[in-house]
Amino acid sequence: MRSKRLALRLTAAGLAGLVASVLPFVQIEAASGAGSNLAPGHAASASSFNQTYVAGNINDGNQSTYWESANNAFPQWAQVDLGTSTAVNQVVLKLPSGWGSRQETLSVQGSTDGSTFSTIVASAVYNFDGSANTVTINFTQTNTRVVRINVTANTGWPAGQLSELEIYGPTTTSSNLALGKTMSESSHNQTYAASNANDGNQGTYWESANNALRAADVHRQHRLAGRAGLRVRGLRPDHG
Ligand SMILES: [Ca+2]
Ligand SMILES: [Ca+2]
Repeated sequence: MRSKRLALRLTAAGLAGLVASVLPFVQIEAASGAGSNLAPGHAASASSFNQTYVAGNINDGNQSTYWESANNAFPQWAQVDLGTSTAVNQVVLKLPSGWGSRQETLSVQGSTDGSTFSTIVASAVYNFDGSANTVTINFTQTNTRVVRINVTANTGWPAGQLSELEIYGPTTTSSNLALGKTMSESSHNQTYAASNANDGNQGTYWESANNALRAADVHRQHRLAGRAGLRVRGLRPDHG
């Protein structure tokens, strides 16, 4: 048992060292999940506004501030101009979280020149639930410079209302730059050559010559692995 654990630790430490040595050449994959909201900082405008409820309120990052169009005059729209054609695939619409529930009928439109618009998502009724008051609309990735929300009805107030128009694009995917490149190693055990570490197959692995790591190296490699956020099977967290 002890020897098995030792072998595991040595292998893990060796692997960590190898990974640490190739880290400078590998683009670390970003955590998955939504990217950042593209809307803030860009020009917002609207077909009209009521009182102080201007278009700039839709991309100020504050759910409590909102745009409201001139009352009793549909359709109305509000938009954000991203400045350049951008890949987008989601918008998140918000109303102030304290407001009662309502439904707005709206479509998502796009433009690459700011003057000619096409429909990205056809008109539909969306429910703001009176709690989070947040509506997420996903759609096929499209390139657009302007994202416009065109409102034709609102059950809560006779105007277009929107406190945030958040715009998201596809999460940038990164590729493993190590794949297929020439690997080298200090040594390997049996058939466990370094090339196993960049073959894209998790089932094949590199293992260095056994019992050839110095204690100081083990410690250093634990530290490197910890710093790189690596989780290596059999590698104990470094508390040193
Ligand atoms: Ca706002
Ligand atoms: Ca492999």
